[in-house]
Amino acid sequence: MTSLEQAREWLAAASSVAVLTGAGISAESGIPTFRGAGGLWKEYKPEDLATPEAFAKDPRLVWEWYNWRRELIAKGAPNAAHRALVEIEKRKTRFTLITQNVDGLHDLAGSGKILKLHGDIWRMRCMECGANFPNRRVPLPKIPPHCACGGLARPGVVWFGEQLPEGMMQEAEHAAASAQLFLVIGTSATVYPAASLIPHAKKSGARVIEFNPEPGPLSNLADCVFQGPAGEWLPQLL
Ligand code: BJW
Ligand code: ZN
Repeated sequence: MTSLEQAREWLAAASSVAVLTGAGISAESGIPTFRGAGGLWKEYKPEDLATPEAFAKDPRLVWEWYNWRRELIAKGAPNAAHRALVEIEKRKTRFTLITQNVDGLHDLAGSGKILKLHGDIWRMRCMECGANFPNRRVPLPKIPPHCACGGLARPGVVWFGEQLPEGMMQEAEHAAASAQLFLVIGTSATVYPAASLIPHAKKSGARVIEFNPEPGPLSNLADCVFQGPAGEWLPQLL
C-alpha cells in the first residue's frame, strides 16, 4: 500500500479529525511564510516585530509591516489546501480546525468554526479603551491607525510573550487529545504553545500526518509525511 492509500484509509476510518495549520498552507496563495526563504520583511525577522516591545518602541514601523502583509493577503485567495479542509469538515462528525494563521483564508474558503490561536489580522484592539473591532481597510489610510476614542490601535494578533486568547489553547488541546487523526499542515512547529499540540495528539493516540516540503523538529512524530506543497497533496486525500 502506498502512503497515499494508507492516509486515505486513515481519513476514511477516522470519526474525529483535528487539523493544525501554519503559514505554509497559505504560501500557494502568494502569502509569504515567516521563516525560510522569502520570510523576511526588509531586514527584520518576525521576532523583531511581532512583540509588544517592538510596538511600544515604534508603532509606525510595526504597522508598516502589518499594512504590507494586509495588502498581500487581500490580493490572495484560498487555495486547494484550504478548500480540501472544508471538504473534510463536511464528511466528519467531529472536526476541529486549529490555525496559527491570522490571514482569514480559512474563513474565506468556507471553514466553519476555526480556533485562531494567534488572532486575526483583520481585527484591531484599542490600547486605551480596549475595544476589539474589525477593520479591512487596505491600504490603511493613516499609519498608525486609531480607535474611535482617539486611542492608538494595535493589530488584533498574538505577539511573542503574550497569552493566547482565553480558553482557546484548552479547546485546541481537547480537540487534539480526542482526535483519531491529526493533520499538521505548513507549520515549522517552532512556536509554542501551538507546536505542543502535535506531541499532545500523538500521545493521546492520534495518527499524525504532516504536509510540508521541509521536515521540521517534530516531523519524527508523524506516522506519515507528505513532503511537498499542501495544495498539491491535500486534495489527493479526498
Ligand atoms: C509549506 C509550503 C507549502 C512552505 N505547503 N508547507 C516553550 C519553549 C520555548 C519558547 C516558548 C515556549 N512556550 C512559549 C515560548 C515563547 C514563545 C515561543 O514559542 N518562542 C519560540 C520562537 C521559541 N511563544 C510565545 O510567546 C506565545 N505565548 C505564550 O507562550 O504565552 C504564554 C507565556 C507568556 C509569557 C511568558 C511565557 C509564556 C505566543 C506566540 C505568538 C506567535 N505569534 C506569531 C505572530 C502572530 C501575528 C502575525 O501574524 O503577525 O505567530 S509569530 C509567527 O510564528 C506567527 C505564526 O503563527 C507562528 C508560527 O509560524 P508558522 O505558521 O509555523 O510559519 P513558519 O514560517 O515558521 O513555517 C512555515 C512552514 O511552511 C515551513 O515549515 C515551510 O517549510 C512550510 N511551507 N510552503 C506546505 N506550499
Ligand atoms: Zn478606544
